[in-house]
Amino acid sequence: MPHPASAHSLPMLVVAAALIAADGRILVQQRPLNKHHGGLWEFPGGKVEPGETPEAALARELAEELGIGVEATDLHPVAFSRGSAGDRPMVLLLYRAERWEGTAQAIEAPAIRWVAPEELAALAMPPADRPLAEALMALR
Ligand code: 9L3
Ligand code: MG
Repeated sequence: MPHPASAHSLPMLVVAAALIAADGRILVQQRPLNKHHGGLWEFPGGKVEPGETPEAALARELAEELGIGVEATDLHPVAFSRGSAGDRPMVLLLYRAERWEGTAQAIEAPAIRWVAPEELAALAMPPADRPLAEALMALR
C-alpha cells in the first residue's frame, strides 16, 4: 500500500514562499481576490516553474510581487508544509530572506502588512501557510 501522502496521480506542485522579517515584524500579503485562496493572507511567493530552482523561483516572485531584489543565495530554508492546489498535491517551501534591496510594495496583492508574530494567529491564511505560521510562533 502506498503511503497516503504519496497516493496522487497528478504531479506535485512545488511552491516557494518567503519569511521576510524586519524590526520583529513579518511581511504577509493578501492574495488577489480572483485567485485560488483569494483574500487570504500568505507568505509571498509562488510556483516553481520547470527548470527553476525553488530559490530562483522565489527571487523572481519577490521581484514581481513586491518589487524587492533578493539573491537566491540569501534565501535559507526554514520549514515546509503540504497542501493542495485544486486537485494537485502541493508542497510549500518556506525560506527566510536574509537581506533584500528596495522597499516591499503591494504590486500584485491588494494589500501587504507587517505583523508581529503573535498576530499571525488571527489572520485568515491558506491551509498550507497555517502550520508554517504556527511553527514561527512556537519558535519565539
Ligand atoms: N500558495 C499558498 N501559500 C503561499 C503561496 C505563495 C502560494 N504562501 C498556494 C496558492 C496556490 C498555489 O500555491 O494554490 C500557487 O501560488 P500562486 O502562484 O497562485 O501564488
Ligand atoms: Mg504568488
